[in-house]
This record gives sequence, structure tokens and C-alpha cells, in this order.
Amino acid sequence: MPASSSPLRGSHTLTEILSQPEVWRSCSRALAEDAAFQAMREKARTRRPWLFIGCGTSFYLAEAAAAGWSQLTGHPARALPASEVLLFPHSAQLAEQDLQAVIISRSGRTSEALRAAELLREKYNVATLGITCALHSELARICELAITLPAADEKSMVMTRSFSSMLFALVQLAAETAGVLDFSTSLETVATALASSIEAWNHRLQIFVASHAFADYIYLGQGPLFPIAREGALKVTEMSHSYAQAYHTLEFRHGPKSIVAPDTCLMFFLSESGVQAETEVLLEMKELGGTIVSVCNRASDAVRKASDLLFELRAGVSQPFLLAPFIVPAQLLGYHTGAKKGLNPDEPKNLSRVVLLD
Ligand code: F1P
Repeated sequence: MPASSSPLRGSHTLTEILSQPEVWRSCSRALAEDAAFQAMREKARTRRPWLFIGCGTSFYLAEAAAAGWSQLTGHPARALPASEVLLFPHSAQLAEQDLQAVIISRSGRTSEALRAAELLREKYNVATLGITCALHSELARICELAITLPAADEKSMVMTRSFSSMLFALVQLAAETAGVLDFSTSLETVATALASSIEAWNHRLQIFVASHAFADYIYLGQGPLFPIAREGALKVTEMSHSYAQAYHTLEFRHGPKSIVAPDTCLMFFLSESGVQAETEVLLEMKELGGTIVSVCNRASDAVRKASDLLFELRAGVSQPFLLAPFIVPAQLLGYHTGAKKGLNPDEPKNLSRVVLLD
């Protein structure tokens, strides 16, 4: 990046996207020394079910964290937007005994998230864990315990490394609580795999975006990858003001596939356990003329042949460790599509870094 006085439009976002492998490593090291994280690891052994809560990107993070939590611990976990906890507390089932709430907020200031934390703690006497990137945050003041990841904080209004780093922190808590595997070895495997690919991924996406014009962006994922698909759609919407939708992969056949055309960009997040059924949808959409972008750990020949653009991580880790790295191609697609339109991905139109309500 040229050392000019004013940063290039959108440079914060790109720098923060490319910094993820190193930031994941430093966050994980910091958590090993973090008193709140260690205290939560002890408490977590007896707490269930788990309710993950957030707004915007932090809500999709909550959904991915809940899926990863259940996969790693075998314990029940679910996710809700903070607004649902506030507006429909009864259907949020907050009176469950030993319920553990996790409130996620990069800024630690989002009004809905703070109000949900207060309601859970004061009215429903629910255990509250806050997770944020902001030091000395309001959220940390309200919650019983709070994990803070300042290394993952961002200058960009758009959440990228904060999303993936806070997700990895919750995967680390789940893995260490369940004692199922050596978290740091798996994290190092993923960080090394991405670090060796991310510059090439960035270059290939820049060329792909420059040589295509899309009318619609579709993101498809099943199970724990559905929230990743939702976050992918939000990234291209925030950074390039494009119209995007996310679906469970097999659900896309039940109506939405009517829009597929060559100017439809379909990004598939392929899971390890459902890949055969997901690939059948991918091949069908290729037949219908869609432009296919595939994100997976290792591609089959059929996926490799049918993909217009393919991202393989090639890391020997279990599914919960693939959630964070899989969002990177979607972050880069959103960034380069916004930059191509002459927009500033650091400061999307109509958005504020924090949604503050009176
Ligand atoms: C949540 C959020 C962001 C969004 C925008 C507004 O913020 O919705 O996801 O990109 O910046 O705020 P936070 O509660 O995680 O700080």
C-alpha cells in the first residue's frame, strides 16, 4: 500500500481482511492469559443451554458460534438478534435454568445489545458473558464476565477480522470447555493455510470482479455455513450497495432458482458432511447458466470443473475451524465490487459504526 498521507479509499478494510491469520494467532495467545476467559472456561462446564446474541454482523456471528458450540460440545445452543430478546422475550425462552447468554458486539456500545444484556441480567437473572473488541466497553460493565479482543478491532466501519476473531474465540472456548481437541494446533493449521493463500485469493478476486458484472449475488450454505452465507451477503451489500440474498443450499431449488442467469453470482460454501447433496445443487445451477464461486476445504473433480472461481483451504481440521476462514473470499468479493464501483468500503453509505438508539 503506497505510503501516501490519506489512506486509499477502502484501504483499512483490505488491510484488515488480509491481517486475519496473524490477528487470529495473537488473539488466541492473549486468551491463554485472559482471566475472564479462564474463569468462563470453568463456569462453562455446568452451564447449558447457551444463547448467543448480537446485531447485524454480530448476529450472524452469534448464529455461527451457536452451531460451532453444539458441534464441539454436544450441548444445546441457539442464537437470536438482540431485538428479538427485547421485543419477544417470552418466545426467547429466557427462564431456562442454567441458561448462559453470550452477547456479542464489536463496539461494546450497540444499544440493542446493551439493553438485552441488562434485561437478561436484571429481569431474568441469566448468566451473561460479553465478547467485544473495545477496551473498557459499556457491554463489559453490564455483563457478569467479558472477553475483550483489542487486537481484532478495526478502523473500517465494516466488520471483517472482528467477525472471524470473535468467532474463533468462541470456538476456542467451546473446544477447551469440552476438552475435545488441541485448539491451538488446529488454529495454527488454519492460520498457516490461509496465510499461504490469501494474497493469491485477493488477486484472483480482483481480476474476477474486474471481468464480470453481476445483477444478483446469492450465497448458499447448510448447517453452520448458513450464517457464513448470511454474513457473505451482508458484506457485498454493505461494501458495494449490491442486492444479495442468502439461502440454505438445498432450499434454493424451492423457488429462488428462478432468478439464475449468467449475471447471477452464486457463492457456495461447501460443508464436509453435506457436500454430495450441495454439489448436486451447484451442478444444477451451473446447468442453468449461473456463475459459480465455490469455497471449500478440498474440492471434488466435479466441483473443480463446474466452478468459475474456486477457493480451497486444504487444512486438516474439523468443520468448526473452517467457518472463519471460509468468510474471507466473501469479504474480498464485497471489497473489490465496492472498489470497482468507485465506492469507499471503509465508509458504506447510510451506515454508522455503531447503531445507537435514544
Ligand atoms: C454491529 C453492527 C455492525 C454493522 C455496522 C453497525 O455492531 O450492526 O455489524 O457492520 O457497523 O453495527 P457491534 O454491536 O458488533 O459493534
